[in-house]
This record gives sequence, C-alpha cells and structure tokens, in this order.
Amino acid sequence: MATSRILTLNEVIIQKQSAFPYAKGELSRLLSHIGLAAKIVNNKINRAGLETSILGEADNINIQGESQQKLDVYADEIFTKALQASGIVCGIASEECDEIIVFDDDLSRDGNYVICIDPLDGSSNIDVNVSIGTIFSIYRRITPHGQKVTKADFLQPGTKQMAAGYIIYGSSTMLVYTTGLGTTGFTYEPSIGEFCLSHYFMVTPKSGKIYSINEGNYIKFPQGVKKYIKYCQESDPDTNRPYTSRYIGSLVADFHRNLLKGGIYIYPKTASAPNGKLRLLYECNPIAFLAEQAGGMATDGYGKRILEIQPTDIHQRVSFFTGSKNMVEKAEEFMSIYTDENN
Ligand code: AHM
Ligand code: MG
Repeated sequence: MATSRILTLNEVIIQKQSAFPYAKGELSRLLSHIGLAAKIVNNKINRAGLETSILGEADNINIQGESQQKLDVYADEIFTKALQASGIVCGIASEECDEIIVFDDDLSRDGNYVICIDPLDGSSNIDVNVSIGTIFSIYRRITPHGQKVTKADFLQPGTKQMAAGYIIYGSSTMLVYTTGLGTTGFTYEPSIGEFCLSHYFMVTPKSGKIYSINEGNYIKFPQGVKKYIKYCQESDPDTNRPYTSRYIGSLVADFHRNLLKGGIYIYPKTASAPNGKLRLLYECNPIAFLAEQAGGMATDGYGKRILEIQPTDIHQRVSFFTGSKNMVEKAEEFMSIYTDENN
C-alpha cells in the first residue's frame, strides 16, 4: 500500500526549479536560505516570553519614524546575514534600514538577485504573543554583474518579482511563497525542524464574509471606504451580508486568514497618512503577488493594480486593498462612486 510522504520546503523547491531554466537552482537555494533564517527567527520568537531581554523597544527610530522593537532588529540581522551568506544576493532593501544595503564581497557582487524585506511585520503585536510575520520579495538585478547594485535595482514594479512570500509566526508557523506558478504553503514541523508542504495550491474564495480594516481610523477614511464599510455591515442574504469584521493589526496574519477563508483587507489613505501606511516594496508588492497567484486581487483602491505601480522610493507608501476578487472589485466600485470631491 502506498504511503503518503511528507515533502519538505527544500524538496519542493528543488522539484519546482526546472520551471526556471536560467536560474540554475539559484532561486531554490535562495528560498532555502530564507527558510533557514525563518527557523532561527521563529525559535527566538517562540522563546520571547521566557527571554524577556529580547522583548521591548530597541533604542532606535527607523526611517518610518517608528521606534524599533528588539525583535525587529534581531530579525533584520538574521535575514540580512542569511541572504548575504547565500552568495547570490547582491543587496537588500529592508524596512529597518534607511538606505539599501549593498553586499560588496566578491561573491555577492556577482549575485543575480536583490531582496526587499520587512523582517518582522506587525511590530505592535511582538510583545503580546499575537501573530507577526516576515514578508519578502525577490527581483533580478538590473545593473550589470560585478558592479555594486543601486536603488534602481530595487525600484522595479511588482510585476518584475521573481518570487515573493511571507512567514507567519502564528499558532503554527507557516511559510507561503510564489514564484508565479501558484501560491504554496508550508507548515513548520518543530519535531524535525522543517517546513513541510501543507497547502499545495492555495486558491482564495472569489467572495468571503470578512472585512479587515482598522475602524478606529473611521473618521479619517475616504468617503468610498466609509460607504463600503457600511455596505459590509448591511443585511442582505443574497450577498451573504452582513460580513464579519476581523482585524489583528499584523498584515501577514490578516491577509493569511482572508486568503484561506475569503475576505478583504483594506489599509486606505487617511487624513493623517495621506499616502496610506503600508510600504509598496516590502509589504504590498509581495502580498499582491501572492494574492493574484491565489486568484485574488490587489489594488490601491483607485483602480490601479498594485503590481503595476512604478516605485520611486524604497520606503514608498501606498493605499492597499487586497483579498477576494469580488470583494476588492466591490470596494473599488464604492471608491469610484463616492469620491471625496463629490461628497
Ligand atoms: P509595521 O511594519 O511597523 O509592523 O507596520 C505594518 C503593520 C501591518 O502589519 C498592519 O496591517 C498595520 O501596520 C497595522 O497598522 P494600524 O495599527 O495602524 O492598524
Ligand atoms: Mg511592516
């Protein structure tokens, strides 16, 4: 009798690498290095309650003007080291660093890839044992080999991503990634220390019942968002309304839940954050790539596909609407009808 065998992350990415003829296994190796760093960070996060020295704020303020948590700094160091050690990454843009980090050793200078990363997303949840995540995005360099990478290598639209993914440090730890051939999920099995294939081809429902938005900001929202929220709350059995409101405050966790169950996540522009809060390069682009690969959608709420936005700054912010296709389309409809000019 045939027995089903557990497939590890490394096994699956090696199996899939034949789909990237020119990558010579490099992309697979890179994803393995990310998986390794994720295990180290996961271990630290799991021990956070016991090692209280790693909880709380570090002494720094990052480029976003937000105070960094010690675990933010730790995760940033671990991922940076792992990516440099891979020898195939020539530079990274991290939420935690003002400028791009150029890997200028002999090996890395020839590396094919640059990475945009939010090493630990959901900072406000770090100290309280609520799900947090890592988000990453992988591009091929555009500057010639042997030269130092520049900002231009990072300012590529999301459509150019070679791969993207996240790790969710939740009730179990998962790594979800795409290389443009669907969205695949792996669950960490602590007894063998491996990410094991658990969600082969993730398909998000076309419609769901969950809307996720920080309603505390309601009065600062654009009219279209306010009206859409009311639409979500109204009763209509034909469209399964009212929807239910769920908001963790960790993008990865809110997105992951909605990906599986069906729903919409919105972080709009607000009166106090006129460009939105979330960052295009290392939060919205990778999540948008994963959403689309799972049959979902991601826009800025003003009719623009997130992946087609041409970035101009590595820490650029954007308003973000993502999740089930029908729900994002409905929200877009409200945004186009109820503009702030005609209300
Ligand atoms: P961070 O990168 O500093 O953690 O900020 C990003 C986070 C997202 O994970 C989350 O969706 C959002 O900020 C929550 O913001 P708010 O507390 O304003 O609702
Ligand atoms: Mg973040």
